[in-house]
Amino acid sequence: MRMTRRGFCAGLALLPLARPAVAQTMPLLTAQEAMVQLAPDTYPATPVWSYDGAVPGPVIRAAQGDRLERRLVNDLNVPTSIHWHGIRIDNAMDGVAGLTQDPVPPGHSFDYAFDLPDAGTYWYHAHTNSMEQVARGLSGALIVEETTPPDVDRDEVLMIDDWLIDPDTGRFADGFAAPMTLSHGGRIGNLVGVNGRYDYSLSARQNERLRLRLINSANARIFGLRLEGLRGWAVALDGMPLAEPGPVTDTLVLAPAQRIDLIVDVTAEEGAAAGLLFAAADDTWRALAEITVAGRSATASRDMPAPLPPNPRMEVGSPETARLRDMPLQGGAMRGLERARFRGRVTAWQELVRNGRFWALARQVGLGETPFATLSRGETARIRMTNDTIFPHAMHLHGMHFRTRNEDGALGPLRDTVLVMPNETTEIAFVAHNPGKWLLHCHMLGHAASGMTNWIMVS
Ligand SMILES: [Cu+2]
Repeated sequence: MRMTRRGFCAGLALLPLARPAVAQTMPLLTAQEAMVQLAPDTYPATPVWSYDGAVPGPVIRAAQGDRLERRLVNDLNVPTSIHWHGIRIDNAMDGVAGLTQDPVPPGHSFDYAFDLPDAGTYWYHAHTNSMEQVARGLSGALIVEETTPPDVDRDEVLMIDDWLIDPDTGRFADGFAAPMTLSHGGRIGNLVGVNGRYDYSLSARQNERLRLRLINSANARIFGLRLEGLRGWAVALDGMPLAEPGPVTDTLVLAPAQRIDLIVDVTAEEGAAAGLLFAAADDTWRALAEITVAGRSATASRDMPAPLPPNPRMEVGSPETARLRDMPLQGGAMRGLERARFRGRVTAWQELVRNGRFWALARQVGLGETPFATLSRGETARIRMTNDTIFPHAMHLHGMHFRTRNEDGALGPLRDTVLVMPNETTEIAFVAHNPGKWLLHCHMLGHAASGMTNWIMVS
């Protein structure tokens, strides 16, 4: 790509000036260009933007209660920053360029250091021009391990992604900000894979019990997933343990940024098909991750797994007495909004379109000067999101997890990202325990970039 050797060296030369001598030991996470073979070998390799040269970036593992430290070194020729998705984090470390920090210029670095209060499956990704930077490869898994891990034979991270690649050149297709993409379902890839491989596979023995940590790091694709040759239970969503493991009997839906932890027993016999299937566009089920079954584990198949130990602060207070705030999801193709607030004034649809903006949250296009809501620390908040568009949206709250709340008051599992289907209403409730400025936005990253981003203030 455009990064030259000279640019690379110049970038490095700047770094010592930016580094305080006291923190020399902080581990590095370097955003850099690299060549990665994403497509099959008969196609050219793909120039990517990566963490440490790999797509996805390195799996970061830490223990619950640890403090995580990483120095982001920006060897790209664009500014960047890192969001630690799902961590109930110190606001200054949340990585949102333009809200919680300035983007890190090329050749500079930024020190991230924060506590990990919760165990679970999380991920990290660029949060500066994320619709392009994440699509080019800037994401990785962040695993926070329980003090007492569940009784499984293996723990596997499956980072599920799709890439839009020009098969002639191996390069990512341009048009990250194409109006057609932004105003419709977002950037959908032509190649689907796991852990950077279109043909990802792992081997296992019959009766082995695996923990599978599924992470959807795609820009916009909602994955429908099924198990084959496996008996499984969902034990956590978006990092947070379920009160009871839920048997997997049907299609699992994993929207962008969502995670699901499964515990699966390999039921397939040696040589039989096993693994994870995804629903392709032509309504067929295709292999996403294959499990090659070889041999048989001594253990016979086991009982239902025990629930994971709960994380602290999984309650959401008393939503029935909390103030309800309405957040309509608006805009997009075929359902354009007439007007919305943009850059401090009410702006007509035609002008929004001229500015590449197609979506609004609560009649606000992109970050406004005032937050959608100002919450007192400890207050229980209720937000009712009504999807007035014809597209699904994966709504993500930074800094805090929420529960969905049904009309009858029943609460759903604790999550950080919820899929709101067209013409549906989803109410969320959470305790505003974490002070700071927090984004609430669609995780179809093209939607977020073209208007579907708002924020809340907790003070
Ligand atoms: Cu959206």
